[in-house]
Amino acid sequence: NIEAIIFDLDGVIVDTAKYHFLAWQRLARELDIEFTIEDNERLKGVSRMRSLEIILEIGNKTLDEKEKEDLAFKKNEWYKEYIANMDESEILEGAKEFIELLRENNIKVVLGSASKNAKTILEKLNLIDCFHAIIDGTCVTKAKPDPQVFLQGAEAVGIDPINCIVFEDAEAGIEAAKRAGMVAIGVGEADTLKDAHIQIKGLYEMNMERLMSL
Ligand code: B16
Ligand code: MG
Repeated sequence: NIEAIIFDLDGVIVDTAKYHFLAWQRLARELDIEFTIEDNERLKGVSRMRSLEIILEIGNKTLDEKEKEDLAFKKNEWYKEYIANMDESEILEGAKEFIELLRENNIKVVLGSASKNAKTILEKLNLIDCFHAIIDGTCVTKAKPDPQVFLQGAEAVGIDPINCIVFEDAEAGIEAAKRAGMVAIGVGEADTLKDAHIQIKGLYEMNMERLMSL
């Protein structure tokens, strides 16, 4: 029985990865670290602090906690500038239609994102009212691949994890969903999604028939 769908945000509903990249690259330049778009793949679904640590690893730099916090803060300020003008036109193809279809079919719609900016982004996309529950980076203590974010999402809408399906674009998120005992659908072209139960290119591929066949 499919009773709840849990969506990741970045890479599934909207492509914020490009803005994260701009902000991280700006920070990396300041630190004299070469950070490429390929490196950026490693940051998908990963928390802000862990992302910074990956960049520092790439540049062979070690900093203390306070310095790291200051840098993460700075990156986030830039990121917020970059997403300030986001609007509905940035919703990925088919996402809104699929969410509306789920609601018409009495299926709970839940967000399970690592981002602490998730609510701001959903507001800009005019999607915030479509969600029955929003679990984001401000709610969890353990980042993906820990299943916490998805388990909390299921609990928030009172649905058993085995009746939940997760849509994710990142390897860490697929692992988190599987560890939560949920069906994990990989969204996107990346071959890192091979561990997903099935893989689709985007939510535009989804309809009730396809969903019920899972
Ligand atoms: P913030 P998701 C993730 O979102 C991004 O994929 C990841 O690149 C980012 O570092 C993380 O959110 C934290 O975001 O800095 O806004 O708290 O894919 O889990 O929706
Ligand atoms: Mg993602």
